[in-house]
Amino acid sequence: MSFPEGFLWGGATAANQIEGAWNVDGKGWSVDDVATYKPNVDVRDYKSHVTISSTAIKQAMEDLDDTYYPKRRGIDFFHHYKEDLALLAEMGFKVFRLSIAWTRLFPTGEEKEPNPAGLAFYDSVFQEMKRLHIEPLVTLSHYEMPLALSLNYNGWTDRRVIDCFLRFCRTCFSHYGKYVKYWLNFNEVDSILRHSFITAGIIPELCGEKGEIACCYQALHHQFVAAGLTTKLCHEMIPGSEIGCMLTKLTTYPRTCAPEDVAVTQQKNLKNVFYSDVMVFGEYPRLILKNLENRGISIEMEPGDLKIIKEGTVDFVSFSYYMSMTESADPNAERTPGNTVLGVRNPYLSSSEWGWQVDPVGLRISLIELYDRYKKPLFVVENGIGAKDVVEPDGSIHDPYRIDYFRRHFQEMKKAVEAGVELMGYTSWAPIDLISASTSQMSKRYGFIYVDQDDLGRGTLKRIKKDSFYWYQKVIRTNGADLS
Ligand code: BGP
Repeated sequence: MSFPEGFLWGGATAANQIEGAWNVDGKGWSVDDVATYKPNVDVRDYKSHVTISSTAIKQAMEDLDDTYYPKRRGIDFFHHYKEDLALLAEMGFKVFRLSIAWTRLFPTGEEKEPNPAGLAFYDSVFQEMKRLHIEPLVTLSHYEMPLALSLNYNGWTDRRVIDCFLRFCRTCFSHYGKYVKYWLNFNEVDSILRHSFITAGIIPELCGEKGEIACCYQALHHQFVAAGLTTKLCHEMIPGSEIGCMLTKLTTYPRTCAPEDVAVTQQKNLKNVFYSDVMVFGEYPRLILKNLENRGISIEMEPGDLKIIKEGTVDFVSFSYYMSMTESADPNAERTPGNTVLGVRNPYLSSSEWGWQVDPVGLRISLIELYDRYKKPLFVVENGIGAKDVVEPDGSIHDPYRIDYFRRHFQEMKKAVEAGVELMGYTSWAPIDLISASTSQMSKRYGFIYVDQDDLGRGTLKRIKKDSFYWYQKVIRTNGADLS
């Protein structure tokens, strides 16, 4: 059985992880340009990888070298985009997910007019995709907000950032609406509590007595309002456009059938989907509002906010899915790392070299759960395995582990579609090796295409097709029928 006719097979990236050219053509500082590669910090200590301080920001702004700031160089997609898009077209891509770096268009986020050079870059990229018949899927906010908004306003905690973001969106819709039908608002909108700086520009020291958690919920509320306004703007400016929310689907099972384990797991899963609940149902779940009240966390809302959220719900639900984990009431349960989370280890699952537990059935479970909850079309916009690939002496790269990961996940995706889930498409993370979001590593490779560059930026940037390149090409050619 193949996937539905017109199923959008492709791959996903983010500007800050591929473009490089961090200070070229007038682009301003983004929060990623101060993210450092910390070679001596354990990958499981994701908190140390993602936390920030005013000192670290000051240090980074005084050091224009990119050796320990890999997101400044990405994989130089900025200069290689024609070659890279040609490789994606060779695989037969129907869709390519990319983000527009806010600071390429508005260097500080507060300019009234966009930067023409920045506009021109994305126009060239979209024209090339049009020529190659690859549909863009554009993320408006993928951890790339202007550093100036973080320093001047403590990021999204300040309501004025809503207007800055709307100006950025209006510019994107007016300039690129002729190329782009599918949009996503905030990448992993739920990640604000896991890494508030790259997600919302929050610097803990600027949170004062209110504290970081309360600042996160205030910032999140502003993002919900912005999302509501963005949906309306997108539909008004681009007839026929569709905009989705994007959730980190952190599917969690009870460690045992002990009711206490089931109860803590239920709480964890409800907290995970709270974010998409607001963007799909257009209101805060009562259980969440009560939970915030019980914790003494208040959100300042202006009259009209809830009406904006209610009227600006999304057209589809997209999500990332890499791994699953379990949860337990036992505080001493052994924990294992996942996508910027620590879950209790599942003894029935194997783990990637980065400790993420590989669970293809979990993708089927996630698809059915989300479709049943929202009754909206779904889009898997991130799924893949980070691994240390090896270039053989003859230049070939054998990655049977990656083919196996995708084959098993596609088999489960197929079962969900056969069960009735409306699935618009699938973009793997990532079609080409790029900089890791959490650790800024290059060595954590996801691509069907290898990029010759190491963690410190040494290498020729040569692109090399892995075995999985040809496998995915066949999957797309047969619309998922041939996974052999
Ligand atoms: C998600 C991000 C992506 C991507 C992915 C893989 O959270 O949306 O940008 O990076 O994680 O994680 P990592 O790059 O940390 O391995």
